[in-house]
Amino acid sequence: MENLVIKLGGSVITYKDQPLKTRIHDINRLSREISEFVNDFNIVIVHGGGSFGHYIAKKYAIHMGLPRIKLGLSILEKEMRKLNLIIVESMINHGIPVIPFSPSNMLITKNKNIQTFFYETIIEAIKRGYVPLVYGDFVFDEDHGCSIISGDQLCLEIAKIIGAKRIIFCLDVTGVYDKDPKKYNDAKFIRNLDHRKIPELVQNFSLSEDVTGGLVNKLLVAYEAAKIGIQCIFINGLQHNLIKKVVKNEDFIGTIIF
Ligand code: ATP
Ligand code: IP8
Repeated sequence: MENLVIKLGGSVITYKDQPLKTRIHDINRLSREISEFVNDFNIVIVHGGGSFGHYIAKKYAIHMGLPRIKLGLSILEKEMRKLNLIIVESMINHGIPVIPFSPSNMLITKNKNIQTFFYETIIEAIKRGYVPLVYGDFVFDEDHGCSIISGDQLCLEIAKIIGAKRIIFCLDVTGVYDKDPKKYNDAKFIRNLDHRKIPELVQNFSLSEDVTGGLVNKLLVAYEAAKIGIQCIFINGLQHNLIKKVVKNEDFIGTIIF
């Protein structure tokens, strides 16, 4: 069975412009769509922070190192777990045997690079037919006290660990454009993207307000992934039934990074 990593972006599971607000209908729809192919693959699902994680991380400057107030880390973890629980409940309601994993309990970084990752339980869960559900989170960092690990970075780490050859990133836009399609009407869609073009492409992108760097970080993750033969596919997770087409290798519109 093929091993797959799927990232449910914060832009698909939350309203990023409204603090702490989930897109519950989309979460339920995605759970239903994933339940239709979950038994055909070994899947790890990773979700982003959206208007839960990024909002709280910014409020307490958690991405800058030790949080402004100590409780900031606790509050971030509480809100991420709330978001995670909503997804867990939705997936269980759709028959997906999901097991949540909290990165802050499993990972230590040094200057934002992963130093230790206790991932064995994720492997055990997959072996027994469960679907690990991981999320972007705070982590303790040896140099900065704490930092934020993005769901995107976790996707790559987990893909390496489980030997996945494809990572599917679900966003709220069709895929990668030459500039932000929400800001520029003339943005051009890029269907196939050679990873060697990514460093130059991202130089023209404006910095995201997200604490983990938004699309630029995602593309840099895709760049690293492509270098070791892992294909990243960016699709619009708000479009009904698209994810099913991608996993089943049917025709779809999205960006493939090779
Ligand atoms: P999260 O980090 O909360 O999980 P996400 O994974 O859903 O979020 P974002 O980081 O929000 O993804 O990235 C998607 C957003 O990137 C889109 O809403 C889009 O407006 C923005 N964006 C900026 N530049 C581009 C570009 N060149 N092509 C495509 N989208 C872009
Ligand atoms: O949304 C960051 O993960 P991402 C999660 O995948 C937090 O970038 C806690 C902000």
